[in-house]
Formats: sequence, structure tokens, C-alpha cells
Amino acid sequence: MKKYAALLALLAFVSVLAAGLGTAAPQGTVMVKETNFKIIMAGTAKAGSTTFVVKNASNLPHDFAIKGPGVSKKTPKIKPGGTARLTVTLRKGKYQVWCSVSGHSSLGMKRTISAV
Ligand SMILES: [Cu+2]
Repeated sequence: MKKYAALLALLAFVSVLAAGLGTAAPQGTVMVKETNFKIIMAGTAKAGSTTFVVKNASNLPHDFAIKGPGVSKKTPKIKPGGTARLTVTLRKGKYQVWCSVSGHSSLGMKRTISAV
């Protein structure tokens, strides 16, 4: 009986976690958080169709641009607290990601990621 209660508690906890994330991130999804002035994300992504889910966690507008093998795309400007999605097809190799709002990349909003 005690085990059952523990299991129920665990299930409830997992449900809360899942709700907190909206839906569970499907394969090929990369979460990105933008602040003043950093792009926080994993340094590698899987080659193939990939959706970047970009959350602007700052008080300034930002966007998210990506350029590399076969890809040159960016989101519209994302307002503070907003989220944008950008779907691209990554090939194996290196990609530059940055914020194209004037001056932001030189303040630190740029990095290189690898598709593997
Ligand atoms: Cu920016």
C-alpha cells in the first residue's frame, strides 16, 4: 500500500513536470533561451529536421539566426517573454547561431553549434 502511494506521488510529480514543459519535447527539438546578452542552448544537435524553440527570457527584443551547411534562416523579432520556433534541416557540420538585432552579437549573442 505504501509503495502504491509512493508510485502515485511519483506519477503526479512527473505529470507536473510534463505540464510545466507544455508537451514533452519531440525528437529533433532544441530548446534555446536568450538573455541580455547570451544564447543558452546545447552545443550539439542531431542532423536532420530540427526545430529550435527560442524563448526570449529578457526585457529586450531578440531574434535567433542560424547559418551553416544548407541553412540560412532566422526568426522574426521575439518580444520579451515571447517564444518563436524555427525549423531547419541540419546537415552534419558546424553552424553559427546569433541574434541579428544590431549590436547584440558583439555583446555575446553568438556561438557555434555542431550538428552530429
Ligand atoms: Cu538580441
